[in-house]
Amino acid sequence: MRVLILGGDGYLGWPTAMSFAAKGHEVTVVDNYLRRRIAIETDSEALMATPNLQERVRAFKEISGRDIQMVIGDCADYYVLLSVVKQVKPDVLIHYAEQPSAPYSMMNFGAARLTLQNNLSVTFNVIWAVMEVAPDCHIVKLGTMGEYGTPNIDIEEGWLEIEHKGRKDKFLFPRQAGSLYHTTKVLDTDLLWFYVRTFGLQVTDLMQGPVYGLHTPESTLDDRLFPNFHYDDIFGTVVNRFITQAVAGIPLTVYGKGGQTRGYLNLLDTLQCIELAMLNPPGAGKLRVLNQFTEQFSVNQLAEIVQRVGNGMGLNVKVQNLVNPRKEAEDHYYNPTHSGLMDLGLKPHFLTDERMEELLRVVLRYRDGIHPRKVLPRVQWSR
Ligand code: USQ
Repeated sequence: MRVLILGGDGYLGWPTAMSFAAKGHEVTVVDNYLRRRIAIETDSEALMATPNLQERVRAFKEISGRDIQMVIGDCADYYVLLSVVKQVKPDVLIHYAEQPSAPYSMMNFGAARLTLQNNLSVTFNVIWAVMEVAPDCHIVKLGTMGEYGTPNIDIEEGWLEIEHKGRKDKFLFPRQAGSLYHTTKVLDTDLLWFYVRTFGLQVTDLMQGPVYGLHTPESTLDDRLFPNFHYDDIFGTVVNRFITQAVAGIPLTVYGKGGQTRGYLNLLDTLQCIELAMLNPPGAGKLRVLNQFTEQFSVNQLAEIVQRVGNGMGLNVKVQNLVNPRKEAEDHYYNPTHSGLMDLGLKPHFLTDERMEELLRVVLRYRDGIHPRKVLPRVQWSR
């Protein structure tokens, strides 16, 4: 297939590009290095130095013999995106090109505005570029489980049938996000749904939970092909942060009571999910929503796993409960459905002790590059 990946330099974008190129798809990636720029500005660079996209593409070619086409450009600029879509004529467009950090979106006015403008502009431009020059293209959009928040009822897969005063209808599941970043994803979904029902676009919106991990069949070929592994408070997701903290001898940073429960998945499963969505398009005029995670944990449970496995390796892992910098429920009901991707054939890689040990061992090789100053939360939700 002809696959266009927006945000192809990111934690998910780059492994996706390599995985699809390795499988023989024609892959083009676009990125404007926004995440790299924010990481430099906020002192939040990834643990392993990652070569720029040009060098990554060259290294991947040298090692695998496969090509990835690359464009350095800003998808928030409509004419940049339009010309790429016109040239590539993608069968599938995978949209990762968003500012992905909840803490960054809550930092100050400038960061909030950048998040809102970038994320909504790119989604809007994607919709219009596809409508204008590639109307049959399937848009696979990365949403987030955080769109739903933590309601006191079961979370369905995107839609909810409601009976009201004796009549029934189906609506998008109610959403109440916990950060501005997550709220931009809610707004993205609304925009997509409007254009799907009005102009017949074909869209899969993937509600993904926090991802962890480093290993993919391609990233393990050479250290230059690693994804951007963040352990800072801005871009680092909780499992990757805890692993790094365990290795560096920093007590694991549980926010608040630690009862916050989310659906998690291994990076390998993100790749599977994207591929399953891509190979099974929903059909024109459909917005398909899939909840993308494989198992759920509370923050305390994650800390226990990292501590148990880390101690088994002689790391002496401690846990600290910090005053929660976020505004979120710390003890709540959480029961989201996630059968859609399983029905399409997802084979989960669960967070076993062996996988945790493997991750700890890789990060141990980079222990000297861990900077404790990047670990404690620097952004507060309330002011
Ligand atoms: N947490 C801690 N300690 C830490 C870091 C996080 O207790 O050191 C807690 C947070 O308070 C939260 C949970 O762990 O309750 C998950 O936090 P996270 O930073 O791993 O994930 P989050 O900020 O929600 O965002 C990440 C990705 C985002 C994606 C989202 C999926 O950065 O792009 O959309 O996961 S979800 O969480 O399901 O909304």
